[in-house]
Amino acid sequence: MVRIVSLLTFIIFLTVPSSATVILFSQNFESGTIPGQFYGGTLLNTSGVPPAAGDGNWALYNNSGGTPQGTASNPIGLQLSGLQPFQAANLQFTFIAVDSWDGVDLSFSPDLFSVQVNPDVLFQAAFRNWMGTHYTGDGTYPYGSTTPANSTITLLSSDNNYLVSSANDSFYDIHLDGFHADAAGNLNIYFYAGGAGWQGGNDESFAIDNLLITAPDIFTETPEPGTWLTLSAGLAALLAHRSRRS
Ligand SMILES: [Ca+2]
Ligand SMILES: [Ca+2]
Ligand SMILES: [Ca+2]
Repeated sequence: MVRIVSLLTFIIFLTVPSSATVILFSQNFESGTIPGQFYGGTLLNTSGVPPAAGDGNWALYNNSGGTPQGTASNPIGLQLSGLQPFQAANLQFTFIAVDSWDGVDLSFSPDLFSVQVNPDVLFQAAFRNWMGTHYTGDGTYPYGSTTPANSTITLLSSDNNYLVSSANDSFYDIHLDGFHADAAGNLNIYFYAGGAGWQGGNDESFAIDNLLITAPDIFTETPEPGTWLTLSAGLAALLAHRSRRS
């Protein structure tokens, strides 16, 4: 009987739907206030942005820095604590490149956006609004055909002006996977812009929105072939054991 219960439990475990994703943190700033886990940003009114970009009325904004220091010393910070030691995590968020970012191929470039998790810079990519939208991974020379490791960049809107100065702004959905909290369960994430061409202020700035930090979900992550082999072998052994007993 114990074996049967074990087998049923195992089968139920295999059929649990993908809603098992655990949300560690989410924020869209629509309360019109900045939660205490953040520092280094101000609210930016995004009510004039078309709904398709998904920003609602507010995003978190950083217009600090200037040539050439960038905003690395004055980032937007997000500090989470109380997680499991080395808790694995994924991050999804809206990135808004505000005004005349110069990419890697114009005067006053490069302009780079970076995401640092604890001590490591895990994401760094060039964005351009001036004289046409280009971004890392869009496939055009010299922006390349690939995005930074463990990340995806999806363009949501470009070649229109909605925010701050009259230069165009562009909107992206960025996913960054495969990082983790430190041994004490702290997850410190820093968002900043920089590069030798960074001008800051009303010339170029950035905002973030719709942050979603989740624990990796084994039901939606693509398992290694070895994982399925192990699961299949375990199930086969269990079935064989049960058929011998009956
Ligand atoms: Ca928002
Ligand atoms: Ca603008
Ligand atoms: Ca620049």
